[in-house]
Amino acid sequence: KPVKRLADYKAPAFLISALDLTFELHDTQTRVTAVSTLTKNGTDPLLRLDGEQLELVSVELDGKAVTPRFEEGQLVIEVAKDSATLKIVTQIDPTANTALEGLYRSGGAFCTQCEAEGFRRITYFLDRPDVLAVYTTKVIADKAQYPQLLSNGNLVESGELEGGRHFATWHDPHPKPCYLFALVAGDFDLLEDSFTTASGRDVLLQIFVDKGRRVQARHAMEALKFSMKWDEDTYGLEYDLDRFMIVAVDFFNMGAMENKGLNIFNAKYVLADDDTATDQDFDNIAAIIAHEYFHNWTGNRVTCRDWFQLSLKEGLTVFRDQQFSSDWAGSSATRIKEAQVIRTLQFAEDAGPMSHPIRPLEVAEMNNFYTVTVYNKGAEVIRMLNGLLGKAGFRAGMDLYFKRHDGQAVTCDDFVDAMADANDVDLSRFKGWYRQSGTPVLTVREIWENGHYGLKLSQLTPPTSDQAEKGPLPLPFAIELLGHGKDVLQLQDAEQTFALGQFDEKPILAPLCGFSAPVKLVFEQSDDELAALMEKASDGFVRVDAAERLLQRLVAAWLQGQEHPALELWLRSLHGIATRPLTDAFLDAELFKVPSVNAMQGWFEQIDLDGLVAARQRLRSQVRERLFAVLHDRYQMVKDVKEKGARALTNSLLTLLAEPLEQGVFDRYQQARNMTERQGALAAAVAGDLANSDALLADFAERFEDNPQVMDKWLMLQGQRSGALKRMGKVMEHSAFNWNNPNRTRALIGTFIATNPECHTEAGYQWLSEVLPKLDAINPQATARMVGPLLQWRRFDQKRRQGLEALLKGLQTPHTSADLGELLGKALK
Ligand code: HT7
Ligand code: ZN
Repeated sequence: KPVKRLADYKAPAFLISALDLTFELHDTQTRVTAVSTLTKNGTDPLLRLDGEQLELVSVELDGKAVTPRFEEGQLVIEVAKDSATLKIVTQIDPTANTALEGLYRSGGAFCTQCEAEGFRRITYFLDRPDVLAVYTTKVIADKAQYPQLLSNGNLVESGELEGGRHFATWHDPHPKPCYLFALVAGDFDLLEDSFTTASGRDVLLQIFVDKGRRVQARHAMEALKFSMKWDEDTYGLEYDLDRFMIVAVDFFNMGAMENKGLNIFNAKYVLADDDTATDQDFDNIAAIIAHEYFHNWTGNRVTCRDWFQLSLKEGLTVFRDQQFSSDWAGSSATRIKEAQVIRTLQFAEDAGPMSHPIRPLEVAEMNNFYTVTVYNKGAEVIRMLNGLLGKAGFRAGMDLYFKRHDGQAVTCDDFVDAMADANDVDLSRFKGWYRQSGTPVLTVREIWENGHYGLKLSQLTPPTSDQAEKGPLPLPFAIELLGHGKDVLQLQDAEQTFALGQFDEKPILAPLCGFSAPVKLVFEQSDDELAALMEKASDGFVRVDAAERLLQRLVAAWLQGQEHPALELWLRSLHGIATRPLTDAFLDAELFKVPSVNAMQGWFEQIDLDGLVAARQRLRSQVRERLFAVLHDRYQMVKDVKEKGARALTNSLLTLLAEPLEQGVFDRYQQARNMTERQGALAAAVAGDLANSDALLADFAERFEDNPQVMDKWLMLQGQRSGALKRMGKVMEHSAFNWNNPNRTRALIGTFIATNPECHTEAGYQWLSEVLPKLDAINPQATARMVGPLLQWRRFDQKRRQGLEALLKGLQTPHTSADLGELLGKALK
């Protein structure tokens, strides 16, 4: 696919004010009639329409048949007049569509996924987000097989047709880009409720789910109502249609999609009850329901001018869903987990061949840019703005943004300008966060002279694969001086000194409170101070980070064959935490986790995988041997408490103590009162590679064989467990696995690649060289999303480097998809 550049943006040559669509749905031969009302947007008479995998049936311009020509994959039509009506008929095969882009079948239903560029697989169109049209959609299908026919907006007509068929016509009055178009036809169970907006509009809320699973949509419905109210209370944003629909489907490439008035969700982010979903699943569902609902304003009412601006809607909406989550069920672990995503996944992305700014400059396959950088780093950038402007200032900026741009397709600069103008501040330097990729390294030096304490902060962003030159960025450095209070230092330049006052003793600095900026910290704090922070800092992130910094020193020494005093300090702090009265179970649950090998990889530029795996085992066994008694006491204290934090802490402790508590793990699994307990015990058995893990996994599969979402948990554990590779053949033959369903392949193969050190063996690479081409032929987008960890091949030891290079080169064939091809090209450059 040719690379597109942000710098080459041109306004469209035509605008389409209205689009009338008719879908005659048939499993393998669906006919789509698209009637566009066109006007010229300049002088160019050539209309160039995007289209992929379409069979063209006919084209008529103002009622006259035309024979179009094809140029570079686009359909080119000469339009002489300033405005015209264009009718295009295409035919598509939804059943053969395993890529799950455009119109496809999920189980027994039809559904669509048009973001980013899927609409061009439905009809020839100006498939770009700055072409906004009013849609009217008529859906025709067999009534017995597809009793529910849905599309965006309001239902205007429905009725019977001959041959057992029926139709429904939907009209969406809000102009929208085609990526927000949706259609669903199926036979679902329906959960209904209603919501009255602040200005008195009664909104019908509908959640469509697979037959027999209606009660499992109740949590999603509660989350939806809470989200609607939250957006009114927090941002003054009301819903704008009479109906809000959510459909849960099992075949879906991502989490969910914010199509106007008709959100389509991956079923795993809708369906939940205590027996089948963990506390974490419940929280994820609420966050994603909120996220998609919030897109109605940040993304739909105000949309992106072009796909380079994706973070305009995604970074902002992730920030909004994070705010929501901390209000809905927030705990001290919420922010810690957000920071972990940045520090493990985003920092790795920025350190590898896919490094890009939150507003990328060049893109070949847009699907590859739905990244942790655009989404999660994008949210961190908005969070910094929120902190800089304060709650009221940020709200004023949001109000101005909607006032100026409602109904428009705009840029990230437009957003920042609204923030700047509403607050009368200059944010031109802040815009650097949109332009620059890479992770700033923030070096902290303490100044302690004659009772005066201060800090010298300096920042440097190392070059990345996409960008050699970097500059300093404005960043907030939130601190606590233990026992003396908190402050936020605004670092503007490459280096700055801050005087923090006079003290009797040198204070202990808690740096980067709340992970105030997405940076790497270099700070030679003493081991004793780190241990003190781990036990006493008031900020949860700082406490977990202090533990990690101690462990980083320890593991670095172990990798060199040396010992380090950090071990004793870490164990002593854990002992202190385990014996003190319990005040925050969520936080302790994080402190009692040994960092994953993936997290440890982020501590070092070169990855000594065997060394890290051994170090992690050694840490686990040190904790077991030295702290068993106190941890077991704490385990006994919390294991029967019916409360979310207690369950999180129990699971962490059980994972740490799995080996000596083998029978306890088994009993906990058998006696589990809910999925959080059952999965926690099963995961502990797998993490400890206990002899009973086979029996427990077999029991789990038997209990939940009818629930695909739960069986994904089983597939994930199969992907993670030691000895996974030799069992792969058998697991793939299990009825729970399905090559065509990305939830299944991601759970098993994606987890194996992302977490299992067995992936990085000769046999692992050999297996992937067979599996990945097969997956790529079925679903390029899902495959491309799995290979991220392999792209880091240059960071591994020589043997693995050779193995990975050969694997990646072998995947580059004439059949490789554009999605995977772009990643391989960058990784091997
Ligand atoms: N905006 C949605 C993105 C999305 C997507 C993108 C590419 C391919 C498939 C997709 N499914 C959903 C999801 C969101 O961020 O809300
Ligand atoms: Zn989103």
